[in-house]
Amino acid sequence: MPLEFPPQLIEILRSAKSIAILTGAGISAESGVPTFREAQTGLWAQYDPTELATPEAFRRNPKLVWEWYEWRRALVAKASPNPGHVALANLESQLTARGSRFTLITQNVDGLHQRAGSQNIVELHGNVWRTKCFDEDVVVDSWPDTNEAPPHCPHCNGLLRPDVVWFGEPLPRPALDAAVDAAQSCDAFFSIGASSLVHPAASLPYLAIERGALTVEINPDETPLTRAMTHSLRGKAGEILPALLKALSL
Ligand code: BV8
Repeated sequence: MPLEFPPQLIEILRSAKSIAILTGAGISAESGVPTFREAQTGLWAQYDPTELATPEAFRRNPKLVWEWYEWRRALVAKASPNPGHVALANLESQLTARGSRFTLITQNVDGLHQRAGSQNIVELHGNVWRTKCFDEDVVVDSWPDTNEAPPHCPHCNGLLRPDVVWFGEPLPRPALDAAVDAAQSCDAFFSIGASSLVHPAASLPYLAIERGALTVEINPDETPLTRAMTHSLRGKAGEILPALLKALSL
């Protein structure tokens, strides 16, 4: 049975001049990438991600944290963008073709939005495919393959780390500014696959609400954001987004 959407949602999306989308780990769930809330598998089941994704954990045990990210990179390398990622890329190209502004703000670090073809992406929490020096805080593109875990920086011999934002670390200012600007100037804001627990990303939808934008949540579960949104579509991103794109038939 085709999914039904509120007529107001379709009307506003059809005429929106500016759309902002915030995605969380849930949009990669149907690609087989475990979300932060799901228990981790195998060796990593004993660890809480919020305990590993911190500078303190890296200082305490750099090898463990580096290997956790190697495991996650291997997982993501085997994953493919799912219909939810692809629908967002298609929505962006259709809306921008008619002159609308489209900003995809993601909390995810897996790079699946890029692989699906999305263009205007704001990476709030970095990208697990980029590596930087822990001491110099600059991205490093290559280093001697010495099988060390973590490898050492070719410039200063410090330790290399993934270019992601850990808990307790500030978000990249340009990314946060771009996300705030998009949320404060959009006609429609979507929060897709986000538990709305991690800040400051979780505060972005409220900027859109204050602006009077139409706000939509897409999530199989309720979140702390649900009751504040104009519409809350209960279901999987990989099913709802393709159906929404079809209903819009721009
Ligand atoms: C900051 C990159 C300040 C790394 C991530 C004490 C000390 C310091 C800070 C804090 C503190 N207490 C609180 C804070 C703030 C803290 C925070 O918010 N903590 C939480 C736990 C309370 N935030 C920070 O630390 C941030 N920095 O505040 O800095 C500062 C300022 C100046 C100077 C110094 C410091 C940094 C936060 C970024 C952390 N990095 N990722 C990595 O990935 O390894 S966060 C990481 O977890 C993800 O990126 C993501 O953002 C988050 C997980 O959230 P979700 O994406 O929502 O995923 P989750 O699994 O939670 O939920 C999935 C959802 O999808 C669910 O709702 C589920 O129902 C749904 N779903 C499932 N399947 C589907 C689906 N939806 C749709 N379709 C489906 N098929």
